[in-house]
Amino acid sequence: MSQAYRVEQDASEVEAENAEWCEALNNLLEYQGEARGVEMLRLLQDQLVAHGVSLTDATLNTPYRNTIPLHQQPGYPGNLELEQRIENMIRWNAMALVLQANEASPGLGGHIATFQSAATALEVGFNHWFKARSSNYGGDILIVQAHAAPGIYARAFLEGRLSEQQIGNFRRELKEGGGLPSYPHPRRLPEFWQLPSASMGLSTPSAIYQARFMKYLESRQLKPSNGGKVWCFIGDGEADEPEVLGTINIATREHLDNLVMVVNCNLQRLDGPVRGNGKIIQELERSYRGAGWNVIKVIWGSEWDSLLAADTEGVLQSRMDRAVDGDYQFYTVSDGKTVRDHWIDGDPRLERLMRSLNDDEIRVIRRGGHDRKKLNAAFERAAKSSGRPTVILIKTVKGEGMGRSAEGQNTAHQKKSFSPQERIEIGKHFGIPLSDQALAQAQLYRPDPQSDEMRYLQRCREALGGYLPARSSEYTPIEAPTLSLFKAALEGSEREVSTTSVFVRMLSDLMRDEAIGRYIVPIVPDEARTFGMESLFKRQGIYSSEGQKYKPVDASSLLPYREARDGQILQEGICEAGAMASFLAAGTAYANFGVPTIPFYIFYSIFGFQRVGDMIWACADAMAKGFLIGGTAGRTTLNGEGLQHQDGHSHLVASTLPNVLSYDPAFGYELAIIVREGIRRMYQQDEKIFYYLTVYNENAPMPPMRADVSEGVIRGMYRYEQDTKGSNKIHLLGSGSIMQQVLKAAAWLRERGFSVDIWSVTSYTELHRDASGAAREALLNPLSKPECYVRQLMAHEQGVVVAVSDFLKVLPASIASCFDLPFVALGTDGFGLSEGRDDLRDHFEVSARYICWAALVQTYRDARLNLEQLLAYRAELAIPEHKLDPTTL
Ligand SMILES: Cc1ncc(C[n+]2csc(CCOP(=O)(O)OP(=O)(O)O)c2C)c(N)n1
Ligand SMILES: [Mg+2]
Repeated sequence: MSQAYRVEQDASEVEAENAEWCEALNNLLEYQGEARGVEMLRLLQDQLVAHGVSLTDATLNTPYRNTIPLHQQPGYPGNLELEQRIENMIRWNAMALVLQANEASPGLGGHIATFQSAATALEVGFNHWFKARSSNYGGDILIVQAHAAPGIYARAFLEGRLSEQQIGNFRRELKEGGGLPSYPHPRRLPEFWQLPSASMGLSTPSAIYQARFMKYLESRQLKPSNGGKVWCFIGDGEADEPEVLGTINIATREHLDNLVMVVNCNLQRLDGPVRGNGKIIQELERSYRGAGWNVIKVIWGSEWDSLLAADTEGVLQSRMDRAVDGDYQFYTVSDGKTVRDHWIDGDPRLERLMRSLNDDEIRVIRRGGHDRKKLNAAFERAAKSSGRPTVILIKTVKGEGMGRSAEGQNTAHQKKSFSPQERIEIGKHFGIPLSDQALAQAQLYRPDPQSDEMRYLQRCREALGGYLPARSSEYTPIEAPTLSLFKAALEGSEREVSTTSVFVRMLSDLMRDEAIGRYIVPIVPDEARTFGMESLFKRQGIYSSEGQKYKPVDASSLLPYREARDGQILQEGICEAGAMASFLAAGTAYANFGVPTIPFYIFYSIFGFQRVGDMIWACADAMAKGFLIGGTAGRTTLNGEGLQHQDGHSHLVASTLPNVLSYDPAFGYELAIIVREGIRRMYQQDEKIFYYLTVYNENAPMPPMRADVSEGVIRGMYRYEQDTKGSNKIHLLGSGSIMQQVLKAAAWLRERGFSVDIWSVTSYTELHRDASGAAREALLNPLSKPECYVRQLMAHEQGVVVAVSDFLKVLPASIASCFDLPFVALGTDGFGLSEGRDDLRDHFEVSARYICWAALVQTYRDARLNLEQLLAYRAELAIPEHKLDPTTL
């Protein structure tokens, strides 16, 4: 049918018909408004779909031009000329500080080109949009591209927030007087950076979940409803990271109109073009629009306005749509004549249209991301958005202003050497009033505080409530609850229960507590039922910005699935990266909003440090606080689930984070002591640490707490049982679920006349840290003899030692040097596999049998058993001579 239609019409008839349809739509818009226009378009679209026509591209992409047409562009709220001068100074200083750093210490690194492309957008934001926290405003969070950090420092230098000495020590953090970290690292510059962004891709979920957490805090009345936005700048190359497009859906689901993402589309990444053969802006538009975002494209600078107005036939637009990013990058590096010829592409109509510009004018024609009027229009629309998040896709030039050797070149990203002549040219281009010699030396330039520029810059920030980025860590500390809050955990139970269920009970006790309850933020990635947490659904509710619009299927049951606007639980669905971003938001709310929320994020332990380790690293950088709870922990305790579920290594990864305290408790009261101490240290003492605790699904009787164990539990080890009978001392050290095997082994050995002391190790990692701290002291001060904690505990002990956990051998082995006694470490090295729990523990040689056997072999080697006795025990324990090595499977 459509073919017949084409054949019957010539080009002029098509044009006339197009004009008629357009006129009809224009009339509708003019007389009946936008909504009616949209309605009509939707109607026509539905008609097409009803005919079976596919519409994917047509509906998700708009033409390659600015979303905001000229007639909707607001007047500019500031002084364009002054702002340009300020921006130029900042651009110059940003470049100068990188050049100076590398001259003083070659190879130090640093980036220039990223900021030069993002500078105008950031400056429009700094002058007019980014608002600091004040008594009546919640405060914005600003996340910038990490590689633009020199520009942010350069602005803070003009603002007087950073000294010349600090700027001079860019990337020299150990220098006297302090230096500046390479990238946004709150830990390294705590009064300044709000969130880290150096690991590409993670800032998007950080921003999204921050924005959502702001709404959560308001819904739960922990923060006044006084606004605050998250502005997050990322690169177009960065958008390839799965965390970026993988998390944008939640922003629309949660109606995050307090979130503005800006993607700096300079069409280049580190190695070269982002999408040479396509158009990154169009691609991102489709993705974001498909996810329901407001998409604002800022592609063309004002110089194009008149050309586009003259483009009545759409030839210019069609050329813009046709050219690929590789072409646009080519235009950046080419002269006006070459650009003209390539652009016109033999089309006489285009040739006519472009005649209004000479070659020089063509050459300096700007991309929208360098035009403050276009950028401001986009920011204004984003700021006004209601009910949806906004993404602004700005088209820029990488290394803009850096001269021919860098601008748009594939090598721009790492460019940081310029000849004296180039420096002088760049300085003059920026209008920096320094001598040629000073420019050639890349000296910093800061005008008099009373100059027009400086007064303007300060006035703008004053009007916006203060400087940004800025991080505060002022909040009212929380008094840790008394231990008796966890009465049930302290009393223990003869009935067999798991440490997971003890934990869930504790969480519930915490949430019911008058003083602390409202600050608790439980986070689950669709695993609440696995951990027996469904009882919390009803009482505390699951947070949902929309409440619950449906009747849950289990409404009449005892424990219905209850969503509520003021729900306390964050149910993240199957998205560990998102759940970690929530942990980051909740764990840093003490700084970002002055609200000391305490997140408890519980997850399958293998899907934590291994899966989202980089996000956890970012939490450490951001000085987040809270508790990560690795559930279903251990290589053999979650026995049926097999290879990809069985975690024998998360404690090792956790130990690589210097501010993470990890514990592997065996008993409920240990958990209670650790959680209480954690709250005390983090929220009462304000220590910048967080906790990783493993809990298990194996049921066991839980002993009551003894009065004298607290210190040992916290430091990492205490004597759980001392044996005063028997001979031939054996010390068994165990942690987590494997403690049950230790208890069994002790009973077996005691029946055979051995004297067995049992030590509960709550944290091999903390013991190792303490030992390594003492060893370091001893190295620095050879005359002193600092004794580590384990040595103090074992000072008068005899016998042999077996240390075991449900993790790799290297975990218990990490404290071997603390013992002067024969020591053996057992562990679960190798891939997990599905089996019965007992068989699996035999397979990894961590069962009670193997613990006994290891103790006996050590005793034999210590010459306190003879061979005959040893072999008799071997037969009794049925230990084979040859056995498959679990690490070879
Ligand atoms: C996870 C991660 N991978 C790789 C890098 C190294 N890296 C830093 S910047 C960069 C290119 C960034 O390109 P783009 O996002 O387009 O930013 P632009 O500098 O072009 O504005 C790369 C690959 C990193 N920092 N993080
Ligand atoms: Mg880029």
